[in-house]
Amino acid sequence: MSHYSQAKFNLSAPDISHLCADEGIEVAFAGRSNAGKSSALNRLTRQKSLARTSKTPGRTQLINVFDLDEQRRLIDLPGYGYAKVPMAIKLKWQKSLGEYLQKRDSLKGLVVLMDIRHPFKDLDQELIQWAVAAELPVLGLLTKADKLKSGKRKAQLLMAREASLAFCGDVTIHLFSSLNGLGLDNCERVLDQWFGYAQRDVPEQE
Ligand SMILES: Nc1nc2c(ncn2[C@@H]2O[C@H](COP(=O)(O)OP(=O)(O)O)[C@@H](O)[C@H]2O)c(=O)[nH]1
Ligand SMILES: [Mg+2]
Repeated sequence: MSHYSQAKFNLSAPDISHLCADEGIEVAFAGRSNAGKSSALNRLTRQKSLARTSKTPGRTQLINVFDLDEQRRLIDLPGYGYAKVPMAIKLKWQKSLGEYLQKRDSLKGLVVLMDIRHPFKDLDQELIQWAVAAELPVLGLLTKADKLKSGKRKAQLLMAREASLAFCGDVTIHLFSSLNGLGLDNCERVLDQWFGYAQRDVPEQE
């Protein structure tokens, strides 16, 4: 049984100021619209529709909070980089996201989901920079890894790991596929550390 399958929807907040009390441990998930964030959360929690997935990018504008237990929760941040969002809203969101990463004591790590075919877009980089500045560890997941053949997949992983060094922070990069579960074990291992779950005795895999 996975700790993550315990996840239960708690609340949707219009912005960071409406989140629950800043206690316990939380881990936030962020990514460009359509990067595969909802699919990854569903895979992680073994729930088909915990976080809604859709083919229409930019639909999730609320912050969704999923409780694992009374002290631990997953935070599903709104997708960014969606062209049709007005500039004023974009700027407001960037400002509050920056504040959230800086000030939220219970936040112990940030998962940044990036399509393996085009990782580290401008907003991804900006977000990772904020997280590193706030001394938060970052897990970069290269999503939809099933879309590439093995050779190209490995090359993208190496390239992304190389690129991640430039942030000079605690940035870990793993492959991920919600479709076939590739990388789920590595992802859970990182989350387990952040959440303070007992460490599992399994060697790390590519
Ligand atoms: N092949 C493949 N498609 C995926 C994967 N994850 C997500 N998708 C597809 O990518 C689209 C966007 O996924 P979604 O989870 O809604 O992205 P979000 O906007 O970041 O929440 C959907 O059509 C998903 O079915 C994956 O691991 N493999
Ligand atoms: Mg989504």
